[in-house]
Amino acid sequence: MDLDGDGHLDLISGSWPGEIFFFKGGPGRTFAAPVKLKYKTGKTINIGGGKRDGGYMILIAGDAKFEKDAKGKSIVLKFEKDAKGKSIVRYDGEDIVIPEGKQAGITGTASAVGTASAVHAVDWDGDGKIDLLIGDINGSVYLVPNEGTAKAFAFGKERTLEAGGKPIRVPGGDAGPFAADWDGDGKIDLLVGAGDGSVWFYRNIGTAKEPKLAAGVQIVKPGQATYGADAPKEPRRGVRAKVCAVDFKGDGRLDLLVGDFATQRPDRPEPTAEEKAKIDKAKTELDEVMQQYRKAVNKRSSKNVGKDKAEQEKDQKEILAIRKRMQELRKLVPPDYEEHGWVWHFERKPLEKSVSK
Ligand SMILES: [Ca+2]
Ligand SMILES: [Ca+2]
Ligand SMILES: [Ca+2]
Repeated sequence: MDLDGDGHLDLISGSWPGEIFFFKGGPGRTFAAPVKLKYKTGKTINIGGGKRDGGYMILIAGDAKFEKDAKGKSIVLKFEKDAKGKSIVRYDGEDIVIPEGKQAGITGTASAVGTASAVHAVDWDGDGKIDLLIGDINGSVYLVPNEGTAKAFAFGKERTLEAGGKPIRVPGGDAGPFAADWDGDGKIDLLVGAGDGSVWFYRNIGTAKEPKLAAGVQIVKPGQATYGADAPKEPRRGVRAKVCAVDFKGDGRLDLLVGDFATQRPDRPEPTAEEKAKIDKAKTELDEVMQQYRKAVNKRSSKNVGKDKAEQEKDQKEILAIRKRMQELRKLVPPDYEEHGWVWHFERKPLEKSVSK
């Protein structure tokens, strides 16, 4: 995809918490450092993100930071109950002043939610300019129209894509849109990967220039991610499907590539009785050491005031020693499962009478 029409392929990526990153391509398939894409108004594209007022708390879903004072300290600590005075969070070139009595949170620092954007850059309305299709964590899909030129993109206000007369909401959220002429009728269609691992096809029943989508049809079933000892031994389709339709085999038919997030039990022999006893012993000690660690960290953070430097260093040393022991023990306890991201190839069959299976 050449978003800026300079003859070099570019890269684009969604993100957690939500901004869209553009990697400008150069000669020889090199790419510049990413920049956040903006609307033509100058605001950063982060649909559903940015500032949210949650009553007692202001949440910033985005690449924000707490402003520091002259001494380099955050003006107010996040989530402190007795936070006095105003704090300031800087987001997208703007200082967001958190009023007295309210707390502030930034995605990634606590339970604040981001928008988990997934993006596909494609000319959705056939006007020769590449638009953005953006999926979010709620399972919605948005069109961000390119209102600039083929060589100078300028993105207008997004609108929610509908299918069958209703806003798209894929099961399990985490929409990952991809547009291609899936049924080969000359009009672009929409495919969306879903949080539950399924993939949905939305047929364009409008025109190439004014797409209108029929209700979704599931073309790939949901996957599964099992966290724990019952994770599968063999690779198994996971969740959070991200799709790409491409003629992977070069036979003239569009195939489907589906990325996911999955778990797998490491391939190793069952432990002997002796090995199992060792593992169990290490697990028990690990539980104890983890408790010690929590205590030591609490002690350091709650009683730092009034301590002299030597005491603080002693605390720090203690924590480091516990952490080292934790690492040693973790090596003795084999993990129940590993996290994977597979890519699955769904080969398109010659007969295209039915798209669902
Ligand atoms: Ca380019
Ligand atoms: Ca367009
Ligand atoms: Ca089509």
